[in-house]
Amino acid sequence: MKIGTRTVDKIQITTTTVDASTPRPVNSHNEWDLLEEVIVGIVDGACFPSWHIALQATLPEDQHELFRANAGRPFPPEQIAAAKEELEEFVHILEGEGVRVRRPVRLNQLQPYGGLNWTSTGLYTAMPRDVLLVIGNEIIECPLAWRSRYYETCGYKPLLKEYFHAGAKWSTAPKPELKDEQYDYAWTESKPGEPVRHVITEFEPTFDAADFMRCGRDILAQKSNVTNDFGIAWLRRHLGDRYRIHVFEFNDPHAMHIDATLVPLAPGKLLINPQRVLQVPKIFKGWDVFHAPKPIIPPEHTLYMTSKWINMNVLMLDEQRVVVERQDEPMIAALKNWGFTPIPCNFRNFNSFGGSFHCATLDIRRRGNLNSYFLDVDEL
Ligand code: ABU
Repeated sequence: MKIGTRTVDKIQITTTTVDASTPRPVNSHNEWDLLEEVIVGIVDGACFPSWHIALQATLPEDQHELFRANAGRPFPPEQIAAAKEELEEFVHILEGEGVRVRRPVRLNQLQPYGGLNWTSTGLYTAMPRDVLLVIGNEIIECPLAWRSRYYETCGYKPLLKEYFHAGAKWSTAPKPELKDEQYDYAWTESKPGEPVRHVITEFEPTFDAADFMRCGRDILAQKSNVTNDFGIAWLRRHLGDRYRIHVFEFNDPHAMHIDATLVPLAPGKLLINPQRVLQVPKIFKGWDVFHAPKPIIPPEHTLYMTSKWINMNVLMLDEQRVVVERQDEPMIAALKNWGFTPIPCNFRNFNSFGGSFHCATLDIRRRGNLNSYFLDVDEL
């Protein structure tokens, strides 16, 4: 292994080079190295999950009644079909750009299951980014806080086994019990100026992978309505001294996933949600900070499980190419203006299910090594 430094724009990068002959079927250290292999989720069989307080804290308020009334039933088939068509377009684009695409298997989301004192039905296998965390050559199955997602990683087991046999490290965080003690059933939304309240407690560790953004040795994180301090502490200890997890708080009373709030696009280039990031974290000193343009998704377009800021949820194919929603002209123009090469893809019907290109994917292999992209981190 060789260690060196290079400077890109104003950012000094401490680099490591690993022997290229080492087999690395899973290898991804950040959000922007050249993407070689990716998992893209599926919407087939997506269902309204069993209702639970954990959903109330994160879903748009105008969806609560619909979710309560339809719990355990499939989403409308025409919406699934429209989202599926867009996923196929996305896969086609990725393959055309030279990326190998893998897919999970369909699960029966209507099959009831349970823990020691609860029962639930499932949701979907549309968002691999939420459930699996890739750090270097390791894939971690996350301890999700939603009961309706308890078995979601099962859709990826054939791929996990394959990657393991090919040499990857495969870990599972402690399987949570998700007993009532894990939730604050008296949860109400925090008002402006009040400390943010989250619906989960510190009873046991839970986290979603999408509450973490990887920038080499530094991992950016938020506490949320699915990720608690206990979960972050578990991950920190699991990853050890090679990584530093930085936890930030944003202006988001419904926080669930960092990837429509703070999106590192390339070394020295950060996309932020101007409503949620009121102060750019000090670690980004010297980085170009881009404010995401206001989303233009019309009010009549159904968004079951996300805010309109899902327009920020882009996927980098390398430090230049970025997949972006085709109708989002302000975002396309902004990305061009900032020096990127946008690749438009229809995805608004997929957005209805709660995510966009970053959520719908899990980068399995990006060509690159474990580097450091920030200076003086220990002094922050
Ligand atoms: N992973 C989707 C996040 C959506 C939102 O924060 O609005």
